[in-house]
Amino acid sequence: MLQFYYNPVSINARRVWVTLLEKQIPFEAVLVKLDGDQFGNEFTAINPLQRVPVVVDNGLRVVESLAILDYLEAKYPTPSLIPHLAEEIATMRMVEMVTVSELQPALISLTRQLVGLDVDAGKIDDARQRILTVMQFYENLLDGRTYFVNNQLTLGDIVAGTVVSSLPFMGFDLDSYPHLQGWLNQLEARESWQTTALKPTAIATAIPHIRAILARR
Ligand SMILES: N[C@@H](CCC(=O)N[C@@H](CS)C(=O)NCC(=O)O)C(=O)O
Repeated sequence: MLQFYYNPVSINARRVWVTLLEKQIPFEAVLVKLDGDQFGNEFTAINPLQRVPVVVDNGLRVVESLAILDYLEAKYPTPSLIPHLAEEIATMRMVEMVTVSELQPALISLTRQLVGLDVDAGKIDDARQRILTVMQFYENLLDGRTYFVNNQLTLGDIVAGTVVSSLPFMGFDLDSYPHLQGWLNQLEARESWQTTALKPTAIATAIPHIRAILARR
């Protein structure tokens, strides 16, 4: 059976987890405690980069969440989470890449501040502005659609949604972004979303570990 190495506080792991559930792929979830288990010999043998998520399937090991998503889609194509038209593929990939290249790095700066690490004030302002720009970008793309590509859930929604879910906790109000809020509501109504939602108590427990991880970067 496919093995999924994860931690519930990891956004990168959550996008894989949601995809496994949406595709109804049977899997064994292996919890990697991020208070040091990631550096142990056992996990380092599985991922020398010492990060979750990892998927091991039929002897194949895949690291990097976006690579895992592409693997799952190719190996388990039904239901499909990648559209077929060129324009739609472009939209989906654009949403994925804007999320991981623009939104996630900006959120990491804010998280550093949240967990009590030193961050340059200018960097915080830049990060806030960058996040607002990305929110508006998504808002314009959605423009009343249920999902980024028409009414079909794609990997773009999963990648962006698992990050956008954290914005309200970081002090970003979605009220001025009605399309984005409506889209997030649709995602949060899905069973896969509810199963993988992080409990507030888990966040509190994880804060020292998140601080230690970010302090090393
Ligand atoms: N680019 C990687 C990032 C993976 C990553 O940063 N994982 C974090 C959790 S979200 C981790 O395992 N950190 C452990 C550490 O840095 O010690 C992906 O998308 O899979």
